[in-house]
Amino acid sequence: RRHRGLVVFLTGLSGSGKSTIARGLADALRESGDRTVTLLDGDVVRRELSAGLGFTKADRDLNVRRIGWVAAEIARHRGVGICCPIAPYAAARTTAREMALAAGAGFVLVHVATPLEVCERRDRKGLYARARAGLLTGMTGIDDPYEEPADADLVLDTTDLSVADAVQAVLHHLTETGWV
Ligand code: GGZ
Repeated sequence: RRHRGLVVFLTGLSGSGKSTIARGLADALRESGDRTVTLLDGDVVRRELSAGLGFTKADRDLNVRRIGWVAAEIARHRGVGICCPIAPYAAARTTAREMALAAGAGFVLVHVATPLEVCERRDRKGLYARARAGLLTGMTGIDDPYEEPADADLVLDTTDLSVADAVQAVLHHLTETGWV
């Protein structure tokens, strides 16, 4: 397994801590491993790969499918692809898993299960406040669904977990399962 490609797919609400953990994980794997690590940063993906897409179910599914496909291609060539979209729909996450497996790679689904109330309290971009005020519709967790994963390989709640400890937890899981 240590010589095969790998997709690490973090899913969870806005503000759950996915991107921060993904960045820390990418840094850690770059330092310790010998595979190339590609982080599909959410903001960059939405600006470049998925420019023009919004937040309807169809657009989210297309966004997640594109991310899953790119990550699988990275993993096909023995790299590590790390992605961290909200990915609120189970079927789209399953498609991402299937594309990674079809590329001969591993797929690890990390559910960053920080509760909505904690994400909302953080509200770094003010999106939750805008959604509560009715100024933003279709906000995941408020008036748009998030289908809880039933197939997560690892579940993390960052309410009382530091970024460093969350990254350690993912690394520990990857070591235990033989991926790194
Ligand atoms: C959810 C939204 C929305 C709506 C804008 N719902 O915390 P952020 O700001 O930086 O991360 C969120 C990001 C979600 O994009 P994804 O590509 O990860 O979503 S999906 O997987 O569903 O395609 C948030 C911001 O975009 N944002 N409007 N209505 N998040």
